[in-house]
Amino acid sequence: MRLLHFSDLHLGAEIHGKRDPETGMHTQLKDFLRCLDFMVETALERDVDAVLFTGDAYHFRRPDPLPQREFIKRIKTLSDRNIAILLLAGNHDLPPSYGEASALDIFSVISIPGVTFVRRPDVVSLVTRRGELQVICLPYLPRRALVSVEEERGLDDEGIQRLMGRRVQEWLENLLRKSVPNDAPLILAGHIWVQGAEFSGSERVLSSAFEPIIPPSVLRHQRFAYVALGHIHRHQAFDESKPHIVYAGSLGRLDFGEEKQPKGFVVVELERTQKGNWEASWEFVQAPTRPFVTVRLDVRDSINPTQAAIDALNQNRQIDGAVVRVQILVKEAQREQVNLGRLRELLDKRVDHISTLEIRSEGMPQVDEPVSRSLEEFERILHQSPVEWLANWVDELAKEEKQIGQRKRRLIELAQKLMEMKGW
Ligand SMILES: [Mn+2]
Repeated sequence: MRLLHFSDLHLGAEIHGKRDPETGMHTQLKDFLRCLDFMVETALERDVDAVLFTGDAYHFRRPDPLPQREFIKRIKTLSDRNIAILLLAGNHDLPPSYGEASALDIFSVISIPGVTFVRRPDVVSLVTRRGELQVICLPYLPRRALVSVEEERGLDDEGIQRLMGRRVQEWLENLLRKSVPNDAPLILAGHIWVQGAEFSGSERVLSSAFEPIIPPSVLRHQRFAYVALGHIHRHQAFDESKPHIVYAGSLGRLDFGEEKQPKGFVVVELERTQKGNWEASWEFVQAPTRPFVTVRLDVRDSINPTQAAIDALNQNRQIDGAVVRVQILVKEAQREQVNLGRLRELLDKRVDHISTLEIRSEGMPQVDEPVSRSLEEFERILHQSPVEWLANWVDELAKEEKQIGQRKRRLIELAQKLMEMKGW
């Protein structure tokens, strides 16, 4: 049996690029759809039996009709070709506020043959051309879904984290009991934070105050042939022992934090051993997402800084079709001599999008790694929610005044309630 596992699509993210005023199509959406098309083509070419999507279809909880139409269209293509599809809810797929509909609920209303949408922990059975596939599903589980306000009373953050972890383990054990062992392969699909996983920097939230962090050993049950994960955007695997635990990573590149990371999806081969159990081997397939390239040019020693920058850019083949940020380092006296208009013109012909084009001069912070980290930090903060800003701010204040730190949890709860009331 062959599976394709992809994750964290984030359609509707408009971080780098521009919107076509006529179609409403943003260049980042276009990029992600190209990757999605490539995924569908690969699924067909490799004749996969099931496609597993491990969460975060849309970037926003109230997505525009355009990304919704485009997503559903491609799911329909897979369905028309007789491929079973599992859609798991991620944190971005939760309803905007408690009790409301989520964007993916549409799949429970208009039933597309072969599509199963899972929003709560459950065991599902996918019917594929090569027989049944059992999947234990752990969609995103926020703190409030695991631990009640009453249960938290008297616990510190560590205690709450432990309780959340225990609850996830209980869910898993219950679901394992519920899934009757038969000849079909059993896998786990989750939108969950595994301890030790490395971030890519484009994930929203990811604070241990909001969700459980699960040691890989908890997920590594001998009955699972494969563990398909989403949530963390960096592709990575915990494959030192079986079953292999794999984060597909985000399908497309969202941000500069992912400049050097490969992006794509996983093709999984499930085979039956002589002993009768199922084993998986997997392969990462790269998607044709736009490259992100940071260019730092030091033209302090040149008499004509604009020409020096043009020459350097002309020699740089990496920027073609890429999202770029360009930093030009000059002497203070050269500042006025750099013709940014000419550089922009040159870049416009070659790159997909200019994210930043800036001049830095001596005396300002050196253009080196710490600066790029702070840029990423800035980008990360831009994509956080107001509740996370509040949490960070309280952390800052708490450095000076301990009492504020003690009231953090209460403050966050009130802020979350307020956000829900306002329908954010
Ligand atoms: Mn995500």
